[in-house]
Amino acid sequence: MTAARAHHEPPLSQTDPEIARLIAEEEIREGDTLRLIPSENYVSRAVLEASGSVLTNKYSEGYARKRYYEGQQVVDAVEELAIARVKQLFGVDHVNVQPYSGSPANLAVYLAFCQPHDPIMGLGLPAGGHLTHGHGVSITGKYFKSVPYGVRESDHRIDLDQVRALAREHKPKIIWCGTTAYPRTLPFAEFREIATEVGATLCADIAHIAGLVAGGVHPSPVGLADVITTTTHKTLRGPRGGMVMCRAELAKDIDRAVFPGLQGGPHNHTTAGIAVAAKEALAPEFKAYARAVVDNAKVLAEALASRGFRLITGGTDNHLVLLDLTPKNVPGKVAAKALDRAGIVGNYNSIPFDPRKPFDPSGLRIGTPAVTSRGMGKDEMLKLAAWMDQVVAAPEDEALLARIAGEVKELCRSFPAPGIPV
Ligand code: DSN
Repeated sequence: MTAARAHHEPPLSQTDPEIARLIAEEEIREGDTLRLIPSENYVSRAVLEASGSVLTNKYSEGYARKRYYEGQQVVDAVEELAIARVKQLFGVDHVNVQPYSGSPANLAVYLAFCQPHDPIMGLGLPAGGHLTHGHGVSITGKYFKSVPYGVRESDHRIDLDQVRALAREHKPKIIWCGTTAYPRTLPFAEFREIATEVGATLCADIAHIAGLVAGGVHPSPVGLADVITTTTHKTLRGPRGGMVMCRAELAKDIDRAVFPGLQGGPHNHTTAGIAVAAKEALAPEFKAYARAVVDNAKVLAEALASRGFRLITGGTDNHLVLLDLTPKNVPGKVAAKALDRAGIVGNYNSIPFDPRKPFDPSGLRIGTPAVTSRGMGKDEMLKLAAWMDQVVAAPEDEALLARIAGEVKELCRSFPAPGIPV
């Protein structure tokens, strides 16, 4: 009935050809290029369908069976399914699936456990942290007393001695353990020890690695961190959203902080997408996917190193590779833009102790979640390293970039991306 009625309505291509054309162009761009931005992925057709559903029409302030609007018969069931699946996936007592994305999820943690001007600690943005872990231009750096820690100059690994010393001195309310540009395993147990010693709430932000944690190829913070936040896209391959997980005794504080503390009605279409993604991540194939993401990143990192690229920390344990392009005499931005023209899409990024400015830094950040979702493996990673090497050696050679873009497109056509019509 609903579908039949919908078919009597003109499609998007008729009602808004401009937007329809732009979406079609984006499908082609995503399909015909190698997505290496480590925080991006391809969701399945099933996730796309759920997140593009009529659930977008419904307001549902509150939580299942305790809402402020009527008509929640379906939405309650959707949210309860999402919660049950995520709890099973990560083995947590409680999860709130309502945060609109990663930043609101993190803000909810501040609201639950901090007062304005309280000291908080997180990895500094230039060292690979996130804006919401206390960076100066973020509300989290303005409303709280942010004490950033860093990585060691010698090996660019998180400087746990510095974390401990700063924590003892400043007694932070929250210590964040989470990153956006860090290629190594996060030391949750060591952070737990420090947080316990100074009486801080330990919050693991696993946005980048949630899929690796769920897939068993990165240690889990469950049982160590008091609170765990994540986005639901990235390696987890769900729709754009956020979640906060915690032990049962913190559940009320977190739920109150998300709603009514910070947000209004949850995005129910996204909740449905999260439920579908969690079901996909519970399937045995997802473990193989997570393993392949890490294996591909290692192959890519080694192939690039053998071609003279300098790797921050010397390699990778996860889905991400951070390159210092200084030895190649090419700024990160020039390289990222040339690679983009060659169909290889990464992002320029600061490296630890970067002498250059954030908008024109020395580094390039790449990752393997999306190419692995297309089923690419070792051979394709080796090809990719060779193409990257050629582009970085001649970023202004437009003929070369066009030729590589053609070769990339041909490779991509042999590895159809999930969710994208062929
Ligand atoms: N924008 C995300 C990333 O690219 O890592 C972090 O929020």
